[in-house]
Amino acid sequence: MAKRSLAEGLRRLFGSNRELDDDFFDDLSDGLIEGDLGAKTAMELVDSLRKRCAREGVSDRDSIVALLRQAISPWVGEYSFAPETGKVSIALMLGVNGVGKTTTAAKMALWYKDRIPVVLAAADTFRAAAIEQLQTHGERLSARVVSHKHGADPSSVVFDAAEAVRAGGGGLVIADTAGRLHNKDNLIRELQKIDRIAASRADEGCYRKFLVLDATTGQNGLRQAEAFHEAVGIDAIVLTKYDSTARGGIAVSAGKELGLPVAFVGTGEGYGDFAPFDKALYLDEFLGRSES
Ligand SMILES: Nc1nc2c(ncn2[C@@H]2O[C@H](COP(=O)(O)OP(=O)(O)O)[C@@H](O)[C@H]2O)c(=O)[nH]1
Ligand SMILES: [Mg+2]
Repeated sequence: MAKRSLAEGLRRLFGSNRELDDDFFDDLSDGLIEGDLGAKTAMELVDSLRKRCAREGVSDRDSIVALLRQAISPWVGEYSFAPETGKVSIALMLGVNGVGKTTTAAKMALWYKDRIPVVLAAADTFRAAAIEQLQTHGERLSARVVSHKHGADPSSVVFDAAEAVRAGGGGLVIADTAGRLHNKDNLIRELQKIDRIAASRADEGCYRKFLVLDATTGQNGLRQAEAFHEAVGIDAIVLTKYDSTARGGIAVSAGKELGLPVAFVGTGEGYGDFAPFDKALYLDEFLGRSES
């Protein structure tokens, strides 16, 4: 399937020297919705853009894209996490099944392990395969993995991983978790227990909760973010599968609706397909670069 990005849509929209009439703004609104901005946000944006264009006599593509960028920009945040040497830090990876939590935990381990000792915690004890998956990543990356038996209490895995890091003089625990939402109440209770343990075992100010969101799931991601944010409080998002979609407006929606910034972006299945979120680059790709 061909990628249809908002940037391309905007380019097409301005390609035919169109008048800035109602049709134009309707098409612009459709483009923003297709880019995963959500219908309400898209309509609000287009509404204020329409007024500004009329008021300021703006009609060229670059100026309109610049106004859009100006409007969206405050909602998009970068987030960086630099664990301190000699301290016990914990990064908890949260999210529903299949979004890429385990893969992201491994990618993060590779990202951080040259900076600080890393221990992976196999706290998705719900599926035996998840423990094995993390162990395999650990072997390939030469990263230590703390795991318990299938079905064990995930918070005790996090506890033990934190103790292992402390015994080694500090470092970062990256904890994978289970994401089965079909048993939502149990999952949330379980996550809240992991959260309590992690908060008590990490050094002061050294605990972060990352929500992993699949960029291809669109506005569904916003509902996931709401659920996890309400249950345990999220610090930042990791946007995965960004290679498989040209949309990615979820980074804007989650920022606008929940104030959540983005820490990293996953762009493939390889360990190296991972980078800190770059807001300027993201906005360039999302809206298209100025052409003048
Ligand atoms: N294309 C692509 N695939 C990814 C990315 N991140 C994860 N995946 C794939 O998504 C699938 C589910 O990942 P997994 O880590 O097992 O998800 P989990 O259930 O949340 O732990 C796997 O096939 C991964 O290889 C990414 O950034 N891009
Ligand atoms: Mg997993």
